[in-house]
Amino acid sequence: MTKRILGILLTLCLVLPTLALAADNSNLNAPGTFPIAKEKETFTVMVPQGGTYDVNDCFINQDYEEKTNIHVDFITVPSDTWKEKVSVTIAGGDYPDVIAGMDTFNIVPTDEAMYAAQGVLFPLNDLIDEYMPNFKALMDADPSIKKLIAQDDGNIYSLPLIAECFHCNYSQKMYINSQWLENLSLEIPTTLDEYYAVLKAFKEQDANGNGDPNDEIPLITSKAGWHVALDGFLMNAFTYCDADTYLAIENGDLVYTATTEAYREGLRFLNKLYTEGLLSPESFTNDDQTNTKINVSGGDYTLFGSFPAAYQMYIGDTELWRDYEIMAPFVREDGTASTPNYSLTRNVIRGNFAVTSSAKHPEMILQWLDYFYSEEGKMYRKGREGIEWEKPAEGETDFNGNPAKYKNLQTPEDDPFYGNVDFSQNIPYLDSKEHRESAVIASTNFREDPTNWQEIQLFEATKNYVKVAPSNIESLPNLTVSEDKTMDYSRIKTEIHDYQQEALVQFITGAMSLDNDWDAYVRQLQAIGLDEYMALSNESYHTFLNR
Ligand SMILES: [Ca+2]
Ligand SMILES: [Ca+2]
Repeated sequence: MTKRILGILLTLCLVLPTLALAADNSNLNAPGTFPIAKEKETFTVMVPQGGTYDVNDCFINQDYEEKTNIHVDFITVPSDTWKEKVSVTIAGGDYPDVIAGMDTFNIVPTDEAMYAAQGVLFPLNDLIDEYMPNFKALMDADPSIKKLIAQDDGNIYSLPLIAECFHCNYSQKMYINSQWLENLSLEIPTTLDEYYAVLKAFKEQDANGNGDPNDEIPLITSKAGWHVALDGFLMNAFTYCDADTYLAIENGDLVYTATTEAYREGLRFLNKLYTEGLLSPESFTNDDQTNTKINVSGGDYTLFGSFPAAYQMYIGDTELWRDYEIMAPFVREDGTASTPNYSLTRNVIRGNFAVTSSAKHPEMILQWLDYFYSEEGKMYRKGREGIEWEKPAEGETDFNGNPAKYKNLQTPEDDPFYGNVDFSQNIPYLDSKEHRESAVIASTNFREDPTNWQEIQLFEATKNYVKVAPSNIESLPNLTVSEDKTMDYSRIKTEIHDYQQEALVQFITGAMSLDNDWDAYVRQLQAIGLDEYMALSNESYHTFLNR
């Protein structure tokens, strides 16, 4: 290649990105001011259709058009054909200005990278700096956001939904029947030994007080559900355990936790509960609906003493929720305790809003979106004062006992915007912890607020979990590998998970012996590819840290 051609290529490389960024903002007012456009502007957004309402007619779309002087044409696609439609539309070359939706790229960074390589998407970093003051402030305040949405080269090609669900981030919880504890004059257990003694008392005595000492089921779970694993909360009495992944971070590296001696000791305990009739064998066969039918079958007398879950289950639409409390993570003999933190996998939904190269005014679109990354913008998205929300009355307090900022209301069924107030989560926003916690509740005692009891109980209990969980930046992100390794990685991951879960049940029920079959269990995991799985996981994790 001659020097001259090289020179032209170099010039092109330098000039092209500059051209792409030479934004024409002459029709825009300064970021952060309304209206956004001086003369009326329009852009198009392809979104999945959820429910029966047309997003074009929603209240926020009409109101925000007046506020911004920007009209948005939503092109809706049936949800069940969404992913296919995105591929086909992009391949056809005639794509809309924006592709938006909770699963725009099915949250797969490799798809996003592919579209970027094809020129469908382009780096938004500089435009974010200039036109998105709210979103930029969020990224500055929390560096993990950029790590979670950027490609490995640091380029940002799409914008996320940011929704902090405090209790969801620490959701490997365990419930105990506090009515039974009261009936038997027992305290809420704080250690595994105390818990074991409570389960024994539940079994041996008439804990529910219906005259039958034998109808109590001390501990039960369901075969599937959100954090219903028996080796989740309880295993943390022995060793750190995230029963979703069995991964832990130790000295900056990921380690696999389901083959350690401490994990084996935890399984011995679960096997003991099973052998002694404290853990129901139906835990491995019942789904949550079956369990609910059983637990409410005694009328006022519950039948379940304890169950692991992310939120209170097995009570149907009865008042039995009053009978259960959430235990704090158990303190081990050495004084330590642990629980996973899921913040990095839950707070930021990446790939939610992608501006394509069809957009003539990407800077305007980003400015349009930026308002929703502010607390004021989130209040705006709630809808109309007096219909969807109202100012709190004097003395009304929030989850933290502070003066509340708003009270949620229900849109009346005869309202023209009933069921169609907001864009839905297909258009991103910020739902911060502070915002959620500033809503009116009747009491911080969950039993005194029959409307918000579940949220209040979870919020209060989660405080005990945060204390012993890793910090956000020390917690586990979603692990993704490069496109050529994706198939292998997900296959090994699935095979390891399936075998481990099968062995877990067998160790608990005694079908496999923790003395005689343990070594074969570890060998089988290695035969499936545990070492390769961990190597790829660590590679992905280190890439995340360095992003
Ligand atoms: Ca009993
Ligand atoms: Ca009884």
